Amino acid sequence: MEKFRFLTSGESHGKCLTAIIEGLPANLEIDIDFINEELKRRQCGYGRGGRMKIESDTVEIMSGVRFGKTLGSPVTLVIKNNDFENWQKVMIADPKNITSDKAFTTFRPGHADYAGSVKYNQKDLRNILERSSARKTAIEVAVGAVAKLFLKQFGITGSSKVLQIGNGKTEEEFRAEIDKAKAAGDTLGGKIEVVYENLPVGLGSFVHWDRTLDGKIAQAVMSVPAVKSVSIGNHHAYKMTGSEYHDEIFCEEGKIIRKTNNAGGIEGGMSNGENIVVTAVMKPIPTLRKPLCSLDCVTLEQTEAHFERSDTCAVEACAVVAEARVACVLADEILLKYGGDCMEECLKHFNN
Ligand code: EPS
Repeated sequence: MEKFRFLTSGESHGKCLTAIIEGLPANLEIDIDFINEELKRRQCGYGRGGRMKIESDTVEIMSGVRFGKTLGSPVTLVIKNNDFENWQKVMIADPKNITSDKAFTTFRPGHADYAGSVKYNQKDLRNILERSSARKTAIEVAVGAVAKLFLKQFGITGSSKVLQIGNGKTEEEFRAEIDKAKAAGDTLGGKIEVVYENLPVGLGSFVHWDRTLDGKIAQAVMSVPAVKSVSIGNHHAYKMTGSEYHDEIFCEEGKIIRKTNNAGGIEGGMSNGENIVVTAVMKPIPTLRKPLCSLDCVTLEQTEAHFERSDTCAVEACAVVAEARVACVLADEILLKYGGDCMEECLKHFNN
């Protein structure tokens, strides 16, 4: 059973995004400026679309925090969607006041539209687009920021970066690749890396498949919208021999050390004290200005996919979201191993 749990709600063009976090100990300092800086990081990045000019994501804390510290009760976070002003007629909840019921009915290959419309029995694909949109990652980053504040108390810090966009491997090449795709009405994916440092040994376990730390991290990162693969450590393992791949163990001045980290900080489903290194591949965004062949979900006629304002590339945002997701997994593991009702108790367990 998880200790750090959260649920989110909210549609892309609805009023707001909300999260309720359960399991945080009392007396954790909550730095709202830090949460907002993390939200800003998610909004930045070359290749983002018009929506990011409308939004300036900031969090409001609705419960669970008093005078800057958690109370041990559920923490509720809210991010307002500025764009709701422009979508009120389309997104209204009350059926008595509908004034705009124009449906969009052509599937975007690669998005949730097709499978979602079958699963939820919808003919207006807006009913699928709204929640499947990556907009919801804003509130997930806010939750991740709270997890990062918790981890910081134990000296654990995280970061992320973009490794590749299209064929580009430098910042300059990223921009050139994005410009080229944008000019062609196309989109681009890429590869990102998340690193967490200063971990204790023994988070996660080998005793059951659903307790492995790498398994939990893989699920958390794989479910970031558009992510298609996740690896831990050296992703060239398939072509290495055992003697090349495995990280030899030494002892220097009474400290266990490794000279390599091909395992990415996880052996046998547990943290081994080295940096946790996660890489992930994001596919290109499926909403294309130059639409692909598709079908109309009502008439089943061959047509062009729906286009609606989108990003050319959101790989930088993907890195920040993945970093937030890993923070949530690690915060949960710390609570499972060293948990308590207040921070003082958790830190006492940890220092023991
Ligand atoms: C996003 C908000 C969305 C998209 C994007 C991510 O806003 P809008 O649809 O109003 O432009 O920009 O979502 C997608 C690309 C997608 O395919 O879901 C955000 O806040 O990150």
